[in-house]
Amino acid sequence: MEYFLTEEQLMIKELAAKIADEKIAPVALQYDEEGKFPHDIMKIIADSDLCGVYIEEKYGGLGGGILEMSLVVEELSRACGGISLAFAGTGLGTFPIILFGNEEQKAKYLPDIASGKKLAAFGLTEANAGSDAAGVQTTAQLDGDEYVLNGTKQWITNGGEAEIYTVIACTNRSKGARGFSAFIVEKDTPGFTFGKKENKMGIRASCTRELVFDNCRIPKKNLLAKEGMGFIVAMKTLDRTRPGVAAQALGIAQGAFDAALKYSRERVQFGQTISSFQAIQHMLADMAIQIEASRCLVYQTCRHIDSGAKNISRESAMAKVMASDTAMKVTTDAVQILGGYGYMKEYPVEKMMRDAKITQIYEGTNQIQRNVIALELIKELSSKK
Ligand code: COS
Repeated sequence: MEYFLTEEQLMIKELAAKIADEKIAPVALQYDEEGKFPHDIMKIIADSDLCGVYIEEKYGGLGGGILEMSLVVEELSRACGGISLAFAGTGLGTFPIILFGNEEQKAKYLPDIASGKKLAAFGLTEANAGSDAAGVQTTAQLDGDEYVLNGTKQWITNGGEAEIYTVIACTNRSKGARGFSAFIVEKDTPGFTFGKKENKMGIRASCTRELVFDNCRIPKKNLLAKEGMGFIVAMKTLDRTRPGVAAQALGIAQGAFDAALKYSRERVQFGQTISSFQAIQHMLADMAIQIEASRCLVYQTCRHIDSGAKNISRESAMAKVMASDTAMKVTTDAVQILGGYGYMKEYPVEKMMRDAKITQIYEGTNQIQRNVIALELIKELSSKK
């Protein structure tokens, strides 16, 4: 299938694919088992100049957008959906700066992210603020030239491993969603520590950890955009990074499909390879259809966002739902095709099934995505009346 990628996009995709096949696939199971954070793989990605594919050239990046970021995420995730998250989670932590940072903030933080010297993370979720993002309790109080942060963020991807954090906190509780603000917080700031490290079902090479703020003082100039803009910073960021989750799901699905197809040509039962049975052929065909449909929607959504389109929430949510539901279905079917072997840890598909599950949950559950899609559809119809 021709995906109408430019020569540069093809080069990026091929480079990421080479890293996935040669450096990630051989260690994916080991990293999963040990829950080891992939600093060494990130160094390889950085040395290949891929860390800044979505960052402007003037800050040391390659000047691409969401599509370039997603192509890298897709290929890395084909080999390991956990290892790829060190890269993808950094994208999530970086987009608030790309979208809302002033020149000084961009010049200070983006070059180190583009070179791969520093990782980033995004701190929105809390114990009582999951789907209800407006439930954030962490506070930021202005005191002279500093904001004082107090509260705990939960389930933060790259937590403890990243150096740069974009954090949403409440600056005026009486204003509801309009009372939040977004901040850049650097690791090693006094009063900023890391709490519980999660023991997860999948994406185990990724670190998921609490961020704890205890009278953590940060300079006033670390405020992103304006006070009161924090909820919008978070929503506009997620609109642009949900296709990245979709790309992660797409990569995981492709990896599982490749393994299932290969196995079906090798496994002999009743005197024939199982690929000669129609029951297996139809499963493989359905998996391939779902993957192709997801890829087309993901790439098209990325292009729509990169074109500068204003209304992107619906498309972004659709890509995330489609690709993550596909990943869950395809990885489950891949385990089924491998049968008893599929259920064993020696084969890669049981890990892929575990890794796929999170893509239906994080950066907004698929139930929240469907809410967003339905509300946008209704809004569009109302605006035509
Ligand atoms: N872009 C720009 N503005 C947006 C927006 C978007 N995508 N989504 C909402 N807003 C604005 C609204 O227009 C509204 O502005 P006004 O104050 O001017 O009316 C404001 O933000 C509040 O929006 P809304 O009333 O829709 O907020 P809700 O509290 O009802 O929450 C959902 C909306 C459910 C969509 C939001 O909470 C959400 O996305 N939840 C999932 C969070 C998530 O993804 N968590 C994962 C964490 S990161 S791994």
